[in-house]
Amino acid sequence: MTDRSRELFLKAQEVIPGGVNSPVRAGRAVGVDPIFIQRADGCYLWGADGKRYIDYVCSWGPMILGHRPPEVIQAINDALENGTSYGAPTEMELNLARMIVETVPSIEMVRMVNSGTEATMSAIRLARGFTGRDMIIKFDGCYHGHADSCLVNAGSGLATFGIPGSPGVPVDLARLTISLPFNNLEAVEATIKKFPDEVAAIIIEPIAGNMGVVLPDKGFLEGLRKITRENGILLIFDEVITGFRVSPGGAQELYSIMPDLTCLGKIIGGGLPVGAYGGRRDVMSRVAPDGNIYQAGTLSGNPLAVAAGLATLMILKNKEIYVRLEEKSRFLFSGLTDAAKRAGVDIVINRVGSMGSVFFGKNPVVDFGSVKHTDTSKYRSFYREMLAQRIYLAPSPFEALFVSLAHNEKIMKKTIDSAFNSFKKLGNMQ
Ligand code: KE4
Repeated sequence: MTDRSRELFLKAQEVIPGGVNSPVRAGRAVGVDPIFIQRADGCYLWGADGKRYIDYVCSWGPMILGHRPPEVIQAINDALENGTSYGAPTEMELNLARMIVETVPSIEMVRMVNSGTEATMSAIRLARGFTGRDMIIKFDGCYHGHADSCLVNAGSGLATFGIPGSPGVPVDLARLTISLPFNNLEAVEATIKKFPDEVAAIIIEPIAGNMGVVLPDKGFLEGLRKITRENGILLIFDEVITGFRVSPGGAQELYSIMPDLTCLGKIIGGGLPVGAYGGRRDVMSRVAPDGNIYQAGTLSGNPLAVAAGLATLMILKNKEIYVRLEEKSRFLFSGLTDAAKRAGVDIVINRVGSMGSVFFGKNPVVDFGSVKHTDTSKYRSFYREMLAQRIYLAPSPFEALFVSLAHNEKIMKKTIDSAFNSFKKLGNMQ
């Protein structure tokens, strides 16, 4: 925390709840007040006092190319010459829709919205309207934005009704969402058996990024696809993080699974506010005005956001980029593993492509329960030590770290050295 940020944070707390426009930014999970950011470029952020940090938050995922990639900035400036918003269809949004349809295997039609929350909220309403059913199954530790049906915690025991995850979520609505342990197919089977013909959809982050990174067990996603198909349940992949991150076609391409609906966000907006939901033509054609399931948005398909997204996805068409991202990420995360070993600190790293997490502990991290058994207080100390060395990590142990195209070997070596110093200090605290 620097003086200028402290000054701004005090003022911000008078007029913005918690002084931030999204809770995790407040740093309460790590006990560190936020640094106010002045600008970003490449893999760097500059704080309000001018200090430079190596950024592994990457705006929580969108900045896969790094900050201010020239082609994206140019595309936004070009679009700006023609105005900022029309509230009418444009050729550019048609091109973005075509790009998404061509790249994400299961998407035949897509609707642009303005955030990941809007995407999942709309996909859930669509699934309920299409199936005529009301119940939703989600998984503990997965986050799908803040729509009421998604802010639901697991009830007591398996296959029981959900309980509101926040005041303001009506109990009667929360009861329609059941949250189950990730990677637990038996729990899904038991729930579907308990509520036959009542479940509209199962929504899942195919690679979880909101409890830290947790990978699907072999056969888990395939099992979900099979059981949903057999029971007339729609399978919704929330690929807001994984879409265009772990592969151009997202986790569904990586794992060769075809969900019925997919939610996107983050990368497809190139850093501007964008979300999208899409999937099977017979399902999507039920969305207004074609169908009678309503969803709308003043700024949906906004020309500047679409320009940024299109320019980003045009660059990501080059699959060589994913090879380079994999090489970078393998270098960084294997370096972190080695640094922890040399420092005598036990860590577990979960990673898919350029999204990964460092957990403190010895045991495999395979669901939210095992995440909660990791040493989160060690993560808090690690976060503070790394920030002191100008490495900007996610201010929560329940998030992902992202590598961008802008992170080069020299910068990652510095990161690994800083991590070694931090692990050494943690080791001495043990
Ligand atoms: P937004 O409404 O924040 O654009 O997207 C919600 C969302 C939906 N699905 C997944 C898998 C997500 O990860 C998110 C949002 N991610 C969080 C951090 N992991 C955004 C950061 C924040 O809340 O400030």
